[in-house]
Amino acid sequence: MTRQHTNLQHKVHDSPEETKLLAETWYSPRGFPGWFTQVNQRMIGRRFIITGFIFFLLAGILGLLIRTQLAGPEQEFLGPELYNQFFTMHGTVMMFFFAIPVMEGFAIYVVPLMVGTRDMAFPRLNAFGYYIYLIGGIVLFGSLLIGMAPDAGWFNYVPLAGKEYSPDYGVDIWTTMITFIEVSALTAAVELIVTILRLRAPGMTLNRMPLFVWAALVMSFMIVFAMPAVIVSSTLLILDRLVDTQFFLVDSGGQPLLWQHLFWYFGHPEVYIILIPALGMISTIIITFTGRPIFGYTALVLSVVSIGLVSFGLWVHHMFTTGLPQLGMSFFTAASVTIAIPSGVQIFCWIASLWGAKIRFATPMLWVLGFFAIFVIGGLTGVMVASIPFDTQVHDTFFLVAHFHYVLIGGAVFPLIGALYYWWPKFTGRLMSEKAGKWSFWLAFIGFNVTFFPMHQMGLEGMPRRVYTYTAEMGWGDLNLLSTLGSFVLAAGFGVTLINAIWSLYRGQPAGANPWNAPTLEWATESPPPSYNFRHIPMVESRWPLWDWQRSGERSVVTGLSHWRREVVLTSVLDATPIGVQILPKPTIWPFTSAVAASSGFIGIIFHPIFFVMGFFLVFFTLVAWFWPRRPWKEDE
Ligand code: HEM
Ligand SMILES: [Cu+2]
Repeated sequence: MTRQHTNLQHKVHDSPEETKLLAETWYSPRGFPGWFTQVNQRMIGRRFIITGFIFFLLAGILGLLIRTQLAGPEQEFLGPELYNQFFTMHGTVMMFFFAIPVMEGFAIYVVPLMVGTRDMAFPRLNAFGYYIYLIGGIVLFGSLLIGMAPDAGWFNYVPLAGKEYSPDYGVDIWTTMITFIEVSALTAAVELIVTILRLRAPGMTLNRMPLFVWAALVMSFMIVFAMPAVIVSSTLLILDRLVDTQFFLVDSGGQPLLWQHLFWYFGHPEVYIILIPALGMISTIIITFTGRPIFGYTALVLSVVSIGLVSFGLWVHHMFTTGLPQLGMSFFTAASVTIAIPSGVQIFCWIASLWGAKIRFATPMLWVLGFFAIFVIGGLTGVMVASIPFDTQVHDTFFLVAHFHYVLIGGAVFPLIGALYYWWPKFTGRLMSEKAGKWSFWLAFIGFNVTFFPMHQMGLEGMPRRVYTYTAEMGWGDLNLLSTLGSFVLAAGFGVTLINAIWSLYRGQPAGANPWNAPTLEWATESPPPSYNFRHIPMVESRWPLWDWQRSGERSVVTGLSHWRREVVLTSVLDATPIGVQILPKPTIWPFTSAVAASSGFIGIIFHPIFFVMGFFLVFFTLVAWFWPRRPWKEDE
C-alpha cells in the first residue's frame, strides 16, 4: 500500500479543482447531523474545549456559592447537605470534567496542526471519547438538579463513600461517571500518542518537536499509566456497593486504605496531567513573544519527562496522617521535594529565555507572567506541606485549599487562558481585544490573590475545609468576607474573557495566517484552517520552520497525497522519515451510537446489575457495525 509520495518540490502548482476536491474529501458534516457524525480532529477538539469551559463555568458558580456560604459566621444560606454536594461537585467537575478534558481538547486541536498532519490516527475513536465525556458530564450535573448529587468529596474516601454512610445514589453516580471520564481520557491519550509518534510531518525528528507536542506526549503517557488505578478503585467500590463485595469494608477484613492508595496513585499524577500541558503552553507562548528560540530546549524536554516519571512516586504525601510506617513516609517526603528540581529547571530556562529579550507584552504573555507569580507561591507551600510535621498541623484546613488552588489556578488555568488568547485567532480567524484581555487579566490576578491568599492564614488559624460554617468566636469572619469578595472579582475577570471571546467572533480584527509571527506549523495554514488542515504537508528542517521559511523565502512540501480519499503521511518514530500513507475513515454515526449504548449500560448498573448484560450486547452490536470490514483503498479506484 505504500506509494511514492515525497517528490520534494520548491514550487508547487495548486489547481483550484484539486483544492476543491480535497476540501470535499475532508468535508465535515455541518448542522444537526454533524453533531452526531463529525470525526475531524479540529471539530472534536473544539467540542472538548467548549464543553470543558462550560463545565468550568458551572463548577465556578458552585465555587462562588460555596464562598457565599462562608462569607460570614453561622450562615444558613446553603446548609450542610447542599454544601457537601456543592464542594464535592465543584472539586469533581473541576478536576475530571474541566481540567483534563480541556487540556486534551487543546492537544487534540493543536497537536495535529503543530506536527503538520491532516487528522489524528483514529478519528472515530476520538469522536467516541467525546460523546462518552459529554454524557458522563451531563448525567453528573443532572444528579445535582434532582438533588442526588455525590457528597463524599472529590476523592470520595471510603468508608464515608461506602454503603453504610452514603446509602443514596450520589456516590454510585460519582463512581460511574468517573469511569466515563477515564474511558474518554484513555481514548484521547492513545489517540495523541499514536498521532505524535507516527503522523509527524517528514523531517520533524523527535528533537525538533514543538515543546507543546512533547508536553502532550508526556501527558498522554501519564494518563495511560495513571487512569487504570482509579478505574480499578472505582470499579471495586461499585462492586462493594452494588453486589456486596467487601474490598473496602473493615468489618469483613477489607482495606479502606486500599482506596486511598489507588486513588492517589492516580490522583497525584493527575495534578501533573493538568500541569504538564500548561508547561508546554507556557514555553510556546514565551518563544513567540520573545521572538527567539527558547533557552535549553533539551533541558525543558528532559525536565517535563522527569516530572512525569517522578510524579508517580509521590502519592503517599496525600496520606501522611493515616499512620503509615515512618520509613516509607520519609521516602515520599524526599520524592515530593525532589520534584522541585525539574520544576526549577523549567523556571530557570524560562527566565533565561526572557532575559534580555525584546518581550512583546501581549495578553497571552501577561497570563504567563501571572502564572510565574502564582505558581511559585503554590510550589513553595507545596514544599512546606511535603514536610510531615507541618502537614500534620495544616492537614484538612484551608491552608491546603489555598495551596492547591495556587497550583491549579496559577499552574493550569492562567496558562490555559493565555493559550486561549494565543490560539484563538487560529481557532476562529479573529483576534480577541487586547484591551479587554488586559482588564480580564488584572481582575483575575488581583481577585485570585484576594480570594486565596487569606486562606493560608485561615488554615494556620485552624479553619477546617469541607465544613459548611464556623462560629463567630473563632474570629475567622473578616478574612472569609475578604476572600468571598475576592472570588467575585476573580469571576468578573474570567467573565471579561468570556465576553471578549463572544464579541471577537463578530467584531474581532481578522487575524491572517500568523498574527503573532510564531515559528510552529499550526501557523503555516489559514485561520481557521481548512477541512484538510494543510494544502500540502510541509517538510521540516529545524525546530522553527516558519522562521526558516521567512529567512530563506522558500519552503519544501510533500506532494502526491490523494485528493479523493483521506490520506495522511506515516513517518518513522524517531526521525520522521516517510514510510507510507494511512487512509483515515470518513464521518459516521457509529461512535455516537456506541457511546450511547455503553452509557446506557453504565448508567443502568447504578440501579440494577442486569443493565450490565444489556449494555454489553448493545455495545457489541454497535461495534460490529462500526468495524464492519471496508476496503477504503478499493472503494474509489
Ligand atoms: C473559580 C474560582 C474558584 C473558587 C472561588 C473556588 C473555591 C473553592 C473553595 C472555597 C473550596 C473549599 C471548600 C471546602 O473545603 O469547604 C474549594 C475546593 C476545591 N476546589 Fe476550588 N475554587 C475555584 C476554582 C477551582 C479550580 C479551577 C479547580 C481545579 C482545577 C478547583 C478545585 C478544587 C478542588 C479539587 C477542591 C476540593 C474539593 C473537596 O474538598 O472535595 N477549584 N474551591
Ligand atoms: Cu500530590
